[in-house]
Formats: sequence, C-alpha cells, structure tokens
Amino acid sequence: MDKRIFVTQPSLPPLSEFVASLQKIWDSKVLTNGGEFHQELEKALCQYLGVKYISLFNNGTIALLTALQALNIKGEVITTPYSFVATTHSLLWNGLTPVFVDIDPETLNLDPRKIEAAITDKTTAIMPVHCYGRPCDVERIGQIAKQNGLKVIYDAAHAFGVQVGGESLLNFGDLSALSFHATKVFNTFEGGAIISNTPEMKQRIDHLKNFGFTDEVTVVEAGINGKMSEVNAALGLLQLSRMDQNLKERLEIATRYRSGLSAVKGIRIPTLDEGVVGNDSYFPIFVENDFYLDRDALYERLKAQNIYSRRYFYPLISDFPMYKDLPSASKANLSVAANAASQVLCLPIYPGLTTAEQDRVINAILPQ
Ligand code: T4K
Repeated sequence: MDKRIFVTQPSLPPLSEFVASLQKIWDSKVLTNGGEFHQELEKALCQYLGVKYISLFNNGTIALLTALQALNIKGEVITTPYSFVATTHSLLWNGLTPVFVDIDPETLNLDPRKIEAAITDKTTAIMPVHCYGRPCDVERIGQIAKQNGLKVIYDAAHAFGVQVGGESLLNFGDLSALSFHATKVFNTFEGGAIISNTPEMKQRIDHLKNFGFTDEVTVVEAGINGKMSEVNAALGLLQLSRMDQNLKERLEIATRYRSGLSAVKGIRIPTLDEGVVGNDSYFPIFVENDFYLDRDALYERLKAQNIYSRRYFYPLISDFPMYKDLPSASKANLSVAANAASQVLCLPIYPGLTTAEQDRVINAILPQ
C-alpha cells in the first residue's frame, strides 16, 4: 500500500537549531510571561506581516475570545456558518448570540449583500472569516460596519501573509485574530495572535491575556491566561525564517493541482481576485453534480488509496447541536453555505509533499 498522505503536515526547522534556542531558555530560566523570544517574535512578525501591533497568544481560540473582550462586544454578532467551529464557539463563550449570514459563492466568505438584513438593535459586531486565506470583501464590510456603528473582528486564522493591493489583509477591521496551530502555514505547535491598530488597544489586549494585571498588584480586568510560552515563541522565530520558501512550495503544489485538475468536468477550483497575494494554506475543490462521483464517494475513493483529504467545512457550524435552533441557522437562510459544505474537499498541501505524491492525488481524482 502507498504511503499515507494527510491533508497537511507541519513544517519544522532542523532540530539542532531548535535545540540551540532551547539551550538559551534553559540558561535564562525565563519560560514565559513575555520573555525575550516573545518580544523578538512580536517584532519580527510585525515586520514580516506589515502590521502595526501584534499580541501573541497560546492559541487562536483564546485570541478570538480575547478580541471580543477587548472591544466589549455585547448582544448579537453577525458571522459565517462556513468555518471551523472555534469561530462561533468564541461568541458563545462570551455570552453572545451568533447570527448566521450566508456566504458569497465566489469568496466563500460572508456575503456583504446579505449582512444588512441581519442587523438588529442588538447587533454590535461582525465576525467574518477569511476562509482558506481567501479575503473577505473588506471594503464593503468596513462600510457596512461604519454606517451601522458596528465593530469588525476578523477571524484571520487562515490568513497569515495574505495581501490585498500590496497591503496586509490583517490591517482591515478593528482586530484580526490569527492561529499558529500545527496545521497552519505558520505554526508554533500551538499559538495565535491578535493584530491591533493602536498602542492603547495592544496594551489592553496584553493586559487581558495576562489575567488583567497591569503591574504586580493591580488587576483592571477579568483577564485570562492567553500568553504564548518562550518555547513556542523561539520556534516561531525559526519558522519565520523559512516562510518565504514554504509559501513558494505551497504555490508550486497549488499550481500543479490546478494544471492537473482544472479541465476535469465537475471539479471547480476557486481562484483569487487580481491583486491578492494568497498563502495556499488550503486547496479546496468543489465536486459538482456533473462529476462522475459525489463528494463523499470521492473522499472515500481517496481514502481507499491512503489519501486523507478533509471536508473543511462540513458540517456547517449552524448544524451543530448548540447552534441549530437559532433562527438564523435555518437551511433556507444558508443555502449557498450548505451547497459549498456538501461539495467541498480540501486536498493535501504542505511543503515537502513531493511531485510524485501530488500526482498520486491528481490521478486518484481523474475519472477512471
Ligand atoms: N478559526 C478558524 C477559522 C480555524 O480554522 C481555527 C482552527 C481556529 C479559529 C482556532 O484556532 P486554534 O485554537 O486551533 O489555534 C484542525 C486544527 O486543530 C484547527 O487548528 C484548525 N482551525 C482546523 C481547521 O483544523 P482538525 O481536527 O481537522 O485537525 P487534525 O488533528 O485532524 O489534523 C489534520 C491533519 O493534520 C491530520 O490528519 C494530520 C496532520 N497533523 C495534525 C496535527 C495536529 C500533523 O501532521 N501533525 C499535527 O500535530 O482541526
């Protein structure tokens, strides 16, 4: 049987380089609470990403939870059902009511044409997701938010390094939350971050992620422990030095998949708008009705050949038990998202996936 191929595999630096960093941590005995590696990684990431302020976190979910706290979000928040469940769980954990709005079939993100109809007098924010690192319509969402006095918190878990018109996608909205989980383009084993625009907001977030402490004896907020450890930050610095090469390899894989699959009847591969620099964090294909198999049959067919694709994001978040009874979770309200969830398959993509392995994936999809 051929070697198993998973949807992703984390990139890692040579162990010897990491051991050298670990030695420094062992020598200094500074393990966490904003040590040297933490500070250095924040600086390096601001520069690499082209953002003003970043606060590192222990994971993307706690970053989302904290972003909502930092902006004092209350009441109802408009969001997408087509995402990883952490997006909406962050709302429930803050006692907020998610209001699902359907997605745009091209961007696969919140459809701005449908947002305004979902705004009520309880709405205080919009939480869109740049799904697969594909940019939301940030201009239109920004206008709607401004006209209606709403905050915008982007779940940018997939959007590391993505640019629109030469600018970081992370600079749009009030805050953007990133994930540095093992399965992400930039990983620190576990990790995350919030991008903010002012020194005051960064400071508030930094207090919130440290229990609300502002000094040894003063607690100003009911904060949480969201701090990234020195071990994760040290790894992040090593990972960052390889990012350009990693993104190049991802692009090469995406290009090979495109050329091998774009002429296949019934397989739709979404493209990026002009002016967008993507990160190829995922490679979603949509299995349409005129393909010779349905999506689940193709998923099983790949699995039988030891290729573990994933149905990100099926089921829709709005179908999970804690959300399904919300009025906005109705199937009729979310038909575009439901269709995408029933057709999507994310193919393996990660640096180190060989061309022979890529061809195995392509050949397993081609009609036999
Ligand atoms: N918002 C969005 C939009 C997100 O996508 C996510 C996370 C978040 C928020 C929350 O961020 P974090 O709190 O996680 O930082 C994975 C990840 O666990 C999750 O981080 C990610 N989104 C989600 C889309 O995917 P699973 O359950 O699919 O992961 P798992 O363990 O099945 O891994 C997939 C494949 O990756 C495995 O088959 C093998 C490979 N793998 C995985 C891990 C963890 C490895 O080779 N090594 C590893 O260490 O959720």
